[in-house]
Amino acid sequence: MRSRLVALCCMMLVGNVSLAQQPPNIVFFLTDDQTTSTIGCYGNDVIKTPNIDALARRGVRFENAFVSHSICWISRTTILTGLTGRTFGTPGNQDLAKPETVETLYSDILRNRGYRTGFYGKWHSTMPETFRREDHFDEFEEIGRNPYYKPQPDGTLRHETELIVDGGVDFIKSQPKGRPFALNLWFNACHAEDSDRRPGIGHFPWPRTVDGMYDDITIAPPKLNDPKIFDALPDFLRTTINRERFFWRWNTDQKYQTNIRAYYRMVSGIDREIGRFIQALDEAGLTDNTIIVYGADNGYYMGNRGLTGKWSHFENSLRVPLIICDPRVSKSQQGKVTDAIALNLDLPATFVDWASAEIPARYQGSSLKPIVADGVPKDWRTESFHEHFAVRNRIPAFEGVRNKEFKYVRYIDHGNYEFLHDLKNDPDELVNLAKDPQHMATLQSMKERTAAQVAKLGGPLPPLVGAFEASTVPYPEASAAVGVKTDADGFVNLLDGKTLNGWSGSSNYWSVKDGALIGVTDGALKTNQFITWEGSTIRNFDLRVQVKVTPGGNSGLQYRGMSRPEIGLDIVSGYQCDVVANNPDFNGMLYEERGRRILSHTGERVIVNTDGQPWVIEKLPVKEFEADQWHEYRVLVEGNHHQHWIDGHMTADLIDFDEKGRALEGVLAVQVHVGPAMTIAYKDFRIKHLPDNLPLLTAADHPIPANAYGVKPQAKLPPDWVPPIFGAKP
Ligand SMILES: [Ca+2]
Repeated sequence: MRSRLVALCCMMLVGNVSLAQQPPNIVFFLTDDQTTSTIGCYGNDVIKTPNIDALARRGVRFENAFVSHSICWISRTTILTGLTGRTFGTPGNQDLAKPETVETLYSDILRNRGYRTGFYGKWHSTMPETFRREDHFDEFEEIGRNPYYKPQPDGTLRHETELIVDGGVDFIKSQPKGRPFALNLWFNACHAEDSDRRPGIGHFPWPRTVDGMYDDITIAPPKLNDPKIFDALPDFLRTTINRERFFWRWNTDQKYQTNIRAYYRMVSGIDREIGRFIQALDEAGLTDNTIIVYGADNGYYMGNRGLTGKWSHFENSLRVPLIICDPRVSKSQQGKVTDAIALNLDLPATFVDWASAEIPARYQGSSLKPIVADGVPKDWRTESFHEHFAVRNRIPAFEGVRNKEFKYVRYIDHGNYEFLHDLKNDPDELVNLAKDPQHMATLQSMKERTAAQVAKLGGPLPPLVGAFEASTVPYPEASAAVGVKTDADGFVNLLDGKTLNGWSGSSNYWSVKDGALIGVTDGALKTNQFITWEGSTIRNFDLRVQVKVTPGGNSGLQYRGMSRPEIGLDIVSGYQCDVVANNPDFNGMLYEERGRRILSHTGERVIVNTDGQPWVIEKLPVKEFEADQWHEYRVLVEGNHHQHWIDGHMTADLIDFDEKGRALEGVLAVQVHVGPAMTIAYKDFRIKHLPDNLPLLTAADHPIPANAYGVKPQAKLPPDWVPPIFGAKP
């Protein structure tokens, strides 16, 4: 008896000292659009995520974590309410949470338990009109993207990921002693900047602290890259925004590499900021009693299956990372990996459970606390329900159930098209067994369980209102033209004539006046300044634009370019059709800013040899075009053949056989140039995208004649310099 009493006293003492009886603090990092394939501890040995990996080493990593509905706002509302979309949604406006479902969020329950609550970052949930987010957190700050880089009072730019963690660190620093807290840091990264499709820095902007990471490596193509996988999909999945946006991001090697490196940098940027936060937590002496949760709002195809985005039913879309690091659990429970099926739906129940509050009866998920602290409860779920109904006229809606053996879904607006995947034998879901007679019993029982879940969670969705709209053909001729409406001649207007919308560049140099894009420099520029079209990369095209430049001015149409953030956020290097007043030898020439510089002066028909050397094969007449007048510039690029005209007069004609030096796609930009003060104006900026697969001209069909001579390079040349002759013996 006495020894038991002593032991009890000791336990209480130890308990007090270790704070084990104080409610734990909770920090919840939620990323955007991230599946498990881009985290080190989930098996990616290229990406650097040391801080996230360390959380997994000290905590629990969930191998089977999923979202109920794979789209940002539904997933987030599910976390806030503890309810599936089907349940929280307003009939007829299913994305909108019903008022009674958002009266008390998990943050309110925690606050009632004495917690100080904070939220920084992306919200995106669709709430009733009377809902005020600030009422549900002690500290609330929405921090969004578009742009990711936010101007600071000192004139610098700071990335949204960093700003969210700034908020978190301030929250920690102002945390009163002895009071528990629950802090939500919900990132916008790694969501693409959808409206800005400049590969890399435009589409997946990263915190500049991770500049240069992954630049020197080639990242492996998507695992499920075989076109046969895409071709096997039913038409309604081959023509959705899952396919349309594939052409924004992944459809060429160049785009893929540039974007995936940028995406990896976004992830490493998050990791770095998590490290900074954990250090602040350490410095505040809060580490030992703070649980850290790392999760994502939905998965991401990243080019797998010929798709991008999320939304549909495959594992790439539904599966998310989930790591929970609870420093209070016993050593034996740290660093473990669990195969328990976890859902975003479980998170609020878990938070509430950690705070020792009663889990609301309405919650549809279960607390993960026992799994983290001990083991998987015997009665833990063996099957999960998944659905999609958001943006139902453009994203195929589905519902179904998944267990460790099989996944069944049906696409309700597409004739109840069914999928049945054998996840054990076919984990990549390459075979659809829905019509396989041997699996009829499995299909039937999963169908019944789907119906039961549907009934339990709110009943069948009402019929689709209006028609379903396909977003693309599976194989568009010109990927830049996907989703684009053209005029009768096939041209698209690139300027709205009123704003700089759709263009990325500094308003210090660029503006819109009288329907024209205006670039101005006062003559003090240190580097050329660009404004880049954000709509897509361009490959083969016919570009027409009216141009007016003041005397002495120097600008250019930069095409098939690449962003050069290492030089400046808006710097681009590519081919250029020069716009130069007062120098007819340069006006309309082909200059290349990637390194080869002058490829063709005005009036030269040129072939660039395989070694990058340009040879003049014929002279063309050179004309002068008056400054301060509108002139139509035309750039026609087909494969490796480039032609420039001013007012219908050809100024450059070039074939590029230099495989290493040339670019076959890239962004479109215009520039204001270092040099004298000037004003440049562009209007009626129109492009016609030509098919991507136009054939390249071959050296065999276009031999360089022996009397061709070298293009005069842009360099200090000796006074007696004469051009080399192609056929001359060296
Ligand atoms: Ca998302």
